[in-house]
Amino acid sequence: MNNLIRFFSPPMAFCLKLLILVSLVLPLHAQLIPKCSKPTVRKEWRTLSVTERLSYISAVQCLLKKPAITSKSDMPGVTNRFEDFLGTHIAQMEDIHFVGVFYPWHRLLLHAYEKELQACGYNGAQPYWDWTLDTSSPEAFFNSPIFDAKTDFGGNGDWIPGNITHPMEGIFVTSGGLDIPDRTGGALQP
Ligand SMILES: [Cu+2]
Repeated sequence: MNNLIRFFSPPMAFCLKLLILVSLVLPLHAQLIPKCSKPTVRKEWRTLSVTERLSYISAVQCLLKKPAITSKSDMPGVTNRFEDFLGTHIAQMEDIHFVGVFYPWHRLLLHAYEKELQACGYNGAQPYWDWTLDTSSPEAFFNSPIFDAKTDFGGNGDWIPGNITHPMEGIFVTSGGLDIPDRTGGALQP
């Protein structure tokens, strides 16, 4: 190899040696890292069984009832364990978005959140909503199983005056966007 490298200038030869060294060490390092035998699998909400969905919702309600661990002097608005996560995210917004640590930071937050859900009896991973499955029409969106009031995230919440079809005097409503019909309350309400 030295015979080959001597054809390069000293800085180039140094870079080449470094490159060869790194290419030798990296695969070795990858082999030394233990493989994850039971990786967390996050599933689309509607692929969970009804029992799993209810268990998830119950765990979130459990977090809503647990006391916060965030200091009141840091975040006075945080009132429970669920809001610890919201507050943490809000407080660090400026530093964790549009930066290199975006993915690692959010992975860590989600991992910590999953651990808290599991401490409240939920055995799975944080599910996600593939909302593209519900966008073929406004009806498909409103009828998405994710809005089921008994087994999912509820309807459209309590009555809020002043939407487009039910304007309330004195409350300004902008036109456009979705006019959410009815407000049937949600399963996530404490
Ligand atoms: Cu974020």
